[in-house]
Amino acid sequence: MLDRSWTGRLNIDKVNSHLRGGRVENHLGKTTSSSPERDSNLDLPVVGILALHETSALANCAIEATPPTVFYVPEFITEEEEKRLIEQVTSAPKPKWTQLAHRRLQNWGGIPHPKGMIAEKIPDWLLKYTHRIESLGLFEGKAPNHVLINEYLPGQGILNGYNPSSPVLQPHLDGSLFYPTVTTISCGSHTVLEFHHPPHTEVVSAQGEVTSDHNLLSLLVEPRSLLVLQDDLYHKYLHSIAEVTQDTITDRIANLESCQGCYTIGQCLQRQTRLSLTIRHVPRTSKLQIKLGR
Ligand SMILES: O=C(O)CCC(=O)C(=O)O
Ligand SMILES: [Mn+2]
Repeated sequence: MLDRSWTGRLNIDKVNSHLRGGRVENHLGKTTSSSPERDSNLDLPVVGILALHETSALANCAIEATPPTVFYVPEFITEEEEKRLIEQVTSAPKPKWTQLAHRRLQNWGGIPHPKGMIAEKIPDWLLKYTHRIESLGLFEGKAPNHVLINEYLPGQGILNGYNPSSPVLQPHLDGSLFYPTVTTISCGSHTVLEFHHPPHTEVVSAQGEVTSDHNLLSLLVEPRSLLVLQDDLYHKYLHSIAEVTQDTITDRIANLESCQGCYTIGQCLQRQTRLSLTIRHVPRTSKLQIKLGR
């Protein structure tokens, strides 16, 4: 059973009392429409509680039953936007894909490197989403400048993360190449992201016994959702996605009550092909372009 004693860093009652109105209550009642109304001035979708130009509205999406910090926003993009994103990603030229042993990926904005990233222009079809994320103010006023797109077929997952060449296959941290906030938009399928205590730490169960179970919690990540991870869930607890074709809903899923769908414990969800757009800020960048062939 998940330890529900954690409280999120943000107290939603205090932070967002000014936003509590019809929309807020609707989201918590999970009656969000899949074709959201639009903000007429900014062409930003108003999804559930989250008027996307209102940075502090994100606090309403804090998942409190986890260590700090998780925000989960169902229906962050519309079905039409999801469809167009899938079309753009899957029609990218072949050299744009990096094929790994168990999945393939695309880097946009450059290739993060310990010595710095040579910045490349992010195409308009992705800028729409980096701008939308930027408006949430998650990177201390800096703009997201990198998008990693992972494609997972059913049965594929992720252990080693950004360092696929690491010899040890194990859950990973996203590391110091990035500003320590990760934002992920999902398209095409749900997945379950699992978090683990660091290896070689002593984990004590709710009954006070040392246990070998290093699994901390899971998050159900629905298509079209936005997931934001910071603080201990960025720096301390490792994450992974199991290589399975279906996921079972369990009481370890910490954000179940915030999900758009209605799920029951024991229910099996069949995975489809999933694209994740991991949108981050890479602090060490250079605008220098390498001139090839000279
Ligand atoms: O696909 C995801 O949601 C997670 C991807 C990930 O952990 C990574 O690329 O480091
Ligand atoms: Mn990762």
